[in-house]
Amino acid sequence: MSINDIRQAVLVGDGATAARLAREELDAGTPAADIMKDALISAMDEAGAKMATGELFIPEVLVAAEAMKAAMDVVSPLLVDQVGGGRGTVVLGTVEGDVHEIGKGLVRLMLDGAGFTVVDLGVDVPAGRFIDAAREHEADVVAMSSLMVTTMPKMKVVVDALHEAGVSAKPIVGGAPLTQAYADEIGAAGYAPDAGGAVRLVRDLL
Ligand code: B12
Repeated sequence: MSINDIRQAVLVGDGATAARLAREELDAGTPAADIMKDALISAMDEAGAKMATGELFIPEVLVAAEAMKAAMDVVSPLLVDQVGGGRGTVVLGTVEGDVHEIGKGLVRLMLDGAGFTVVDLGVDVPAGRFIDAAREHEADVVAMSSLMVTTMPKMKVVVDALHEAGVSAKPIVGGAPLTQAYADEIGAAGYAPDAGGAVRLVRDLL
């Protein structure tokens, strides 16, 4: 049993084994954050690399993503215990044209666990829905996720639309291709590279 076995189970899409091994690894004393980073996120990185070279196809990556979620269900309750408390409302979603949901799900989980109210709009969310939800829920923060260079520009559409609508919620951005420089360029209030960073960022902004 090792971190690498969990990674392999995720990669071959065996969620039951990934979840069982993750439980065993936790019981053996490995921190939840290490399992998340070194086994689960690392497996998705490898799946992405194999997807790019044509070694893995979409259905296989989808099955791997489902296996990751099964293992995440075991690991995540312990992850959220490792962060402190917070208050405020965050509207969260993956931007229009983008259906990647795992990273967004982790951000939701960590914000939830830290005590924030999270309104999760799901994936492929058009700008108008972010604005409407921010208004309706009197959100403090609008958090957007994007995993593709082709959908990142949709974040600027939301930032501009918030501004034009006079909605005061602060827009923050994240997702694998995002950078602080891009966040600055589009006028976002912040960027964080991971879900733990998202919690710290929201806390700092409130
Ligand atoms: C799983 C996956 C899929 C699955 C998604 C399943 C699902 N239910 O989510 C499926 C198979 C559906 C898929 C489809 C596609 N995908 Co895909 N996919 C991936 C893969 C392998 C993993 C993504 C993932 O879940 N990572 C794990 C999570 C935990 O990481 P994360 O999302 O980055 O999130 C973390 C941080 O970024 C941050 N974060 C995330 N969001 C936010 C938000 C805020 C506010 C903050 C502060 C932080 C934050 O916190 C998270 C936790 O630490 C990546 C490769 C990769 N390494 O990223 C490719 C990848 C993103 N996909 C890619 C592509 C091209 C596609 C497709 C276009 C393929 C195709 N030809 O059809 C389609 C697009 C579909 C669409 N319209 O969106 C490319 C994107 C290239 C680019 N940079 O533009 C990648 C990089 C693969 C590659 N190397 O080519 N994909």
